[in-house]
Amino acid sequence: MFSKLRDSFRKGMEKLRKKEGETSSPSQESLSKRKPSREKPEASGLRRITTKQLSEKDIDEFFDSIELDLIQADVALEVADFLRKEMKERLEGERVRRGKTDEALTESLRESLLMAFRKEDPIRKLEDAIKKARLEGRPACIVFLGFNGSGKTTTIARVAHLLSKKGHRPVLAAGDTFRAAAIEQLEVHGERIGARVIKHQYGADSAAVIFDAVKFARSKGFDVVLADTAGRAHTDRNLMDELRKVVRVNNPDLKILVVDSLTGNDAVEQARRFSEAVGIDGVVMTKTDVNEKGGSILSVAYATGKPILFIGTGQGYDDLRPFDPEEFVNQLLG
Ligand SMILES: Nc1nc2c(ncn2[C@@H]2O[C@H](COP(=O)(O)OP(=O)(O)OP(=O)(O)O)[C@@H](O)[C@H]2O)c(=O)[nH]1
Ligand SMILES: [Mg+2]
Repeated sequence: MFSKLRDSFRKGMEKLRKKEGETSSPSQESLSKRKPSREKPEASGLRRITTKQLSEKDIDEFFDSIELDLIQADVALEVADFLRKEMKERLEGERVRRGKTDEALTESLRESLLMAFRKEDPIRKLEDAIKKARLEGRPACIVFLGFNGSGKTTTIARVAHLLSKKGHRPVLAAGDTFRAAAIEQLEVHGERIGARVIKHQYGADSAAVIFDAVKFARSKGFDVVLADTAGRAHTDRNLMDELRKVVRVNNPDLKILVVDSLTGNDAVEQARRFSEAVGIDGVVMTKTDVNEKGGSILSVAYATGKPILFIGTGQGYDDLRPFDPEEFVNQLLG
């Protein structure tokens, strides 16, 4: 994972380094002629010789050289644009040591990338929701939603497995009454991980299934309901209305968006539209084990402003890892 994106940054920096080499010993005359692109306090004396002022052009050149690779690595175009703009605002006119432009830009990019992520302990977030519900004498309700095939059902099984290991008692709600075999799929997971599944017939009202699961959990002393929902395109008005009803009727404690990390440029639109429709509290990015790219994680964080809680790292029940923004950024920048 990330190797491609990391290479792209390296390439960009290499180009910059070469360019800087050409102008590494400018005459005093050319230095004084250079017009600062923004009003910043003038450096004087030795500092003026040993440092240079970053121009808008420096930052544009850096981004021009990496943009295509960023996009090919699944970073959405508008996210790349955002990073460029954000870095310009922060860096233009700043003085950097000569020959150290690449380090300065990389370091700044690291800061920009980290700023796109809201750090949150995912297990704590789940357990806080359960604790809060318990204090109110009811089970917590956590709804998983997202595009077709993004990994919702698998993620529910993993989260149930995780919570069981932590001593919680999850119930699974078969809220996908739409896709053929969706109920049986959840039942198979339930059997394997030892969790109860509450279901209705296919075609039944998804909101009602989840409502019943909460009622069941409350009466039997289970402390959390993990609700599956049908996969849907954000452009499908009927299914998006159904999702709004699920949320209106059940008022979930957490709404978790599940996104396939292989989703390309569409990840931003997908995340944004689900977020607008029902509001989300966090994101799980799946299939990072079969994804060399990783850029969509950045796009989704940017589009939603919500924490990336977990990443799916394989096919097993334990293949769910808390997302670590620092690790992600470090891997990205090498
Ligand atoms: N390699 C890998 N495969 C995954 C991961 N997460 C899910 N999958 C696979 O992706 C496929 C779809 O997963 P589901 O959990 O059925 O996805 P879904 O969102 O519930 O799908 P629908 O209900 O059809 O919308 C399955 O074959 C999963 O095994 C992951 O982290 N890594
Ligand atoms: Mg499913």
